[in-house]
Amino acid sequence: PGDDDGESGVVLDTKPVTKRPPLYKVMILNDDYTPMEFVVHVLERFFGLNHAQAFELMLTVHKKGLAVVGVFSFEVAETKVTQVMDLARRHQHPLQCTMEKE
Ligand code: TYC
Repeated sequence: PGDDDGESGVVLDTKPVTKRPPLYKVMILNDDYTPMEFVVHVLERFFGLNHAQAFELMLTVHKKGLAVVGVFSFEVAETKVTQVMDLARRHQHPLQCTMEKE
């Protein structure tokens, strides 16, 4: 098995180089001031969670300090972070959202 080079009859194996793009974890951080309902709203609006899922994840962040709320390509992760940070700033909440390479 392998790929004949056509001239010499030498058979070389070629490794297919399919490189998956890196993925990025998007995280939200707990703070003492952002209202719980606002965080739930953010998780529903930008991360496609239903109300029960959003509430549960918000409570995890509240108790543990932070949680991964989704894993995305660089561009999508960057967009999510920007959307969350913009909405939080517009409402004057200190909510922080960051991304990190997986
Ligand atoms: N700790 C906040 C409060 O008690 C709620 C909260 C949860 C804030 C998650 C941010 O990412 C967060 N109002």
